[in-house]
Amino acid sequence: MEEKTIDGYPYTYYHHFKFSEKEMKLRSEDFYEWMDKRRTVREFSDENFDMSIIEHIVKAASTAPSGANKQPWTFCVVRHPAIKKKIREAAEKEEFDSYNGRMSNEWLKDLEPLGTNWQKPFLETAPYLIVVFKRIYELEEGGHKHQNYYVQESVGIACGFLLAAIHEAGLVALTHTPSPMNFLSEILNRPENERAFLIIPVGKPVETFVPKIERKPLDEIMVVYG
Ligand code: IYR
Repeated sequence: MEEKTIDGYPYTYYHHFKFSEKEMKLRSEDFYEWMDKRRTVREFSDENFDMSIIEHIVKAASTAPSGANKQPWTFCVVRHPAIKKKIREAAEKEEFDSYNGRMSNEWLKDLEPLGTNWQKPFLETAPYLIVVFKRIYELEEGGHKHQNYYVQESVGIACGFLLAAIHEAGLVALTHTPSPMNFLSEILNRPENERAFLIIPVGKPVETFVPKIERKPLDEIMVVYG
C-alpha cells in the first residue's frame, strides 16, 4: 500500500493533510502573521549556536521543489573566522566600487532609506554565513555536462524556504548580494558547474532598529479573475 510501481517507476503514498475550512482560515492567517514578523536585519549577535540548527534549516531548504527534481543547489556553511574575514574583505572591495560609481544615482537613492553602504561588518559578526551556490549543470562520468532546469527559479524557491526556516528557528538573516560575486567560488574553492547565488549571514538577534517599511496591500499585488 505504501509503495507501488507506475510505468515501471517507484511511487510512494502521499501523506496528505486534511483540515476543516475553519482550520485552514486560522492556519493561513497565523502563518501570514508569523511570516510578517520576519525582517531583514543588518546587525547580529556574535554568539555561537549549535550546527545542528543550521543542518535542520538547510534540510528544510532542500525540500523545495526544483526543475526535474535536480535539486540544483549547494549550501556552503562558513564558520571559520579567517574565511569569513576573507569573504568580508572581498565583498567590501566590490561593494566599495559599486557604491562609488557602478550603481546609478536612482539605485543609490532607492537604498538610502534602508541605510546600506559598502561596509559589511555582519559578514564577520554573524556566526554562520550560508553561501548558496546554484548548480548550472552536473558533470557526468566521461565529462558530459548534464544541464539542470529552471535553476534560477529552483534556487530562489529554496532560499525562500531557507529564510522561512531561519525565522521559524528564532534566528535572523540578511540576503546579501555583493556584485559581482565570483570571488566566492575562489575563496570557497567551488567547482566550475557552480555559481554564487546569495550570501545569507545567520545569527541570533540583538536589540536593534530596522527601517520602517510597509508591505504592499493585497489589492496592489493580487488580481482576481472570475
Ligand atoms: N548589493 C549591495 C547593494 C544593495 C542592493 C539592493 I537592490 C538592496 O536591496 C540592498 C543592497 C549591498 O548589499 O549593499
